[in-house]
Amino acid sequence: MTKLIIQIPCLNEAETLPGTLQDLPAHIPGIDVIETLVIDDGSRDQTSEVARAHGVTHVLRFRRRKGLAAAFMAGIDASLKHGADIIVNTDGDNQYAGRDIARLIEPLLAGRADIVIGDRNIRDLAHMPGHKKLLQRLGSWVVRQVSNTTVPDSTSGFRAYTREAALRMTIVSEFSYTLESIIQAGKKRMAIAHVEIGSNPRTRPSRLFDSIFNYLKHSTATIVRIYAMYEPLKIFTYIGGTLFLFGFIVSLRFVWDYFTTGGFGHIQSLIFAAVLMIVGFQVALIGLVADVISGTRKLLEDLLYRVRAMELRESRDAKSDTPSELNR
Ligand SMILES: Nc1nc2c(ncn2[C@@H]2O[C@H](COP(=O)(O)OP(=O)(O)O)[C@@H](O)[C@H]2O)c(=O)[nH]1
Ligand SMILES: [Mg+2]
Repeated sequence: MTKLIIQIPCLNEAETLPGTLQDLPAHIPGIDVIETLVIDDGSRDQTSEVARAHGVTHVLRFRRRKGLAAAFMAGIDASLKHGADIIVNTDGDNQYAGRDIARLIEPLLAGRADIVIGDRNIRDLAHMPGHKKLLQRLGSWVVRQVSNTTVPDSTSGFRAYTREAALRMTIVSEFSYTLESIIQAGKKRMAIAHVEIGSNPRTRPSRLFDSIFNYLKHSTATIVRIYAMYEPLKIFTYIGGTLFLFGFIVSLRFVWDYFTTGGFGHIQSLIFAAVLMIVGFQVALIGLVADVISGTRKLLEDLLYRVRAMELRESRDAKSDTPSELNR
């Protein structure tokens, strides 16, 4: 039996949630059971009530707002506990075409991928402003470079995960999970596929993209942080090496002067070169320390994966009737 759980992280989506739910498919070839899960991130409107009234299978509510990344991970956790074989994430603003879920999960059912990301084809999106398109495409390009993947639309919230891929995911960002999960999946060498999907006309302005400055700040911080987490030695060696090399070149000039004219009056450049070389060396050493720490992180991630898998196996064996209403 194959179970699909469609999870929808929501912050004040009472108005658009019914439309989103209506668009979800009732049957998909190759899937036996379809369930829905709404994660209500401490909404101040009637999101949870609306979800229940519209027959959502599981409602998870935070008493106060924890942010999209936390809501996403709580959803993944809950979906796994409810026995999902495939987890699809979509937005509560009915942005993505629910009917495309069948196409989205096809690579998973065929065993071709661990993760599938819905590609909005941003270039041809009629209802997105030009500057936002440009930023999104630039961002996606950077993410492709650092993650070694070919994901065309990295901020898309329309995604599908196999149970195994969901079990392996650990998100540490608070703002959003989208970029981090792609870089992580790339570094873990998971098979990531993408399919073109349709999107509906906008129902409201984006909550995540409030201003260019904030968006850039969050995205850059996430990319640098997560990349440094997975490739610390590379990043720090580049930075340290550049500083050291620059210092070394300056020091050559001093050595040259020392042997030709005695080096008088070049103390500044000597100090400058020495400082650069010392700093460069220290930065490279930090990289070494970070690399050791990142090794520990890999062990911890593996441990977490095994513990989660064990927990889930136990709770399945215990077969207590799982409450579909959880409060955190
Ligand atoms: N849990 C939670 N969900 C959020 C938050 N902000 C946005 N969302 C949800 O995340 C999804 C995507 O948000 P949206 O504003 O459409 O962003 P965009 O599609 O990336 O422009 C929607 O389902 C929102 O309800 C938040 O702070 N917490
Ligand atoms: Mg949206």
